[in-house]
Amino acid sequence: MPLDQVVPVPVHVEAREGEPFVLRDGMRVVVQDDPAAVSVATLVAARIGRMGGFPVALVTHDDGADGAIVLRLVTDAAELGVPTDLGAELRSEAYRVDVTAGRVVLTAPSGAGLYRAATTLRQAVRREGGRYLLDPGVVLDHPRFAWRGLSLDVARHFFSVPQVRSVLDVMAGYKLNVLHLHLTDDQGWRLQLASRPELTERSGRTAVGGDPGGFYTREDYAHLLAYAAARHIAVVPEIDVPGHINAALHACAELTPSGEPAPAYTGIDVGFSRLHADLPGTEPFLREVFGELAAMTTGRYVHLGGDEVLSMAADEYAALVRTAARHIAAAGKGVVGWQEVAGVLPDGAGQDVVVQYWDEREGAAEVAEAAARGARVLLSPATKVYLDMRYDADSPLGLDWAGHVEVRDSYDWEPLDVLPGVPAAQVVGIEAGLWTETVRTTEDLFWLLLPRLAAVAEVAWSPAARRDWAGFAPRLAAQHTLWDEAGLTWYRSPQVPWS
Ligand code: TNX
Repeated sequence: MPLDQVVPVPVHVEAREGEPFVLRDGMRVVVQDDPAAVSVATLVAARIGRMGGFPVALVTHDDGADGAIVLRLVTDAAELGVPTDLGAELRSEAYRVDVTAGRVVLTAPSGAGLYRAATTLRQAVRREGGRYLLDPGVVLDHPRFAWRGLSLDVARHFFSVPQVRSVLDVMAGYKLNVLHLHLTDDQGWRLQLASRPELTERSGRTAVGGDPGGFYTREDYAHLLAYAAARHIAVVPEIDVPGHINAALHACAELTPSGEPAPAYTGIDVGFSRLHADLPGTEPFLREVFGELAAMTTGRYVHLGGDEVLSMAADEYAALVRTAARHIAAAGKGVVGWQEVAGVLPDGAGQDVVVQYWDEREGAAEVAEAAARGARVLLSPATKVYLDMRYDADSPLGLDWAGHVEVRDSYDWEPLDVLPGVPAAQVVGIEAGLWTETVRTTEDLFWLLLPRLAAVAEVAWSPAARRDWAGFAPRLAAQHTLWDEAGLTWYRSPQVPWS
């Protein structure tokens, strides 16, 4: 599709006159001898080769001949022409694409920027008479928000490594850069830990409704981190405390007041399970699981949950959340928590804390106060970006406690209006959520994600001035060919003029 049809819409697109660049046998990908650039070049060459059915050479020497896709790293995004006052996180993902009949040049200050450029290129490829073409033009682009995420609940129902890889592929296609994995909940514990093997041994195989469950070994988890990193996506793992903890109470008897393991739970109620600050087993549990999780994780953040603890005194909640946060910080990581932690974090100068806002019915003032104490704020307003909500009353899957969320609801909102008390500079970004109480299969998963995830991605990436529903709907409509090619299910929303 033409460059101006790309989702998320770029900051600046200019179509040029002239012949298209043709993807053809004998073409080359030219790359400097830099590991970050080579990793992107490898993906580009492999993708084109698969699509066209011919081999694509990777070379480090540019002989200037036609038929090349050239990847260039520059030392500063200013060389691309992006605004000089753009923050460092945003600048690192900036890129430029120049397409002429002879060659395609991707320029960026980092591997992440080159990867985003390659993503734009991939959507812009158009098929005509058995050939693959790129129309001439220029794109200059950078993200609006640094954190563009999806939170995936693998605890209520388990999703395997190949299933998560498919989710990462779709995320990468829309320039999302954070996968938040909700690894534990009442119904199951999904990450094997060397310090506590009983967690997955006893609670890895349970799931909502008696469904099969499963868990990631340490090797599986490392593999997911690497697969995500190759797509410039960070993984933020969540172990949810001090509530949503029945799977641990089932596996570790020392965490319950009676000393007896809690029964396994396969329903979908929330708020009934909890840790106990006064039990001797609790502190070692928090130290070991958060210490090990932080040590296994390559990204900047670890998520400690903190949501929906319905039966605990405020001081006990504060003590447990602060203990978990201290063990994460001691391992050199920043802390993310659901909005309920805003009353207790950050509790000291310079703590790297992100508060995730989800429940618009409450908590706005506390989140604003946490921001005033230095927290960054991640926006996940349920009425917009909880992609486990039903599209409408006829949806066969999903919940509806936050109402119905049609595609336009996911798209037509301004992030900075969600929490007027929080300064724009402290809004780190947007994260969609997919809770999986009702989600059991790959088909279920993508039916809820698509098309809404593409809508949220544009809210997170594109400048407000470039966005409007009338312009977005036809661009979104054209995306389904990519989903069909990938064999993904999607929801045929009546709001979108599907071709
Ligand atoms: C609220 S969002 C929850 C989850 C549920 C979800 C269902 C949040 C922090 N907690 O435990 O799965 O609603 O939509």
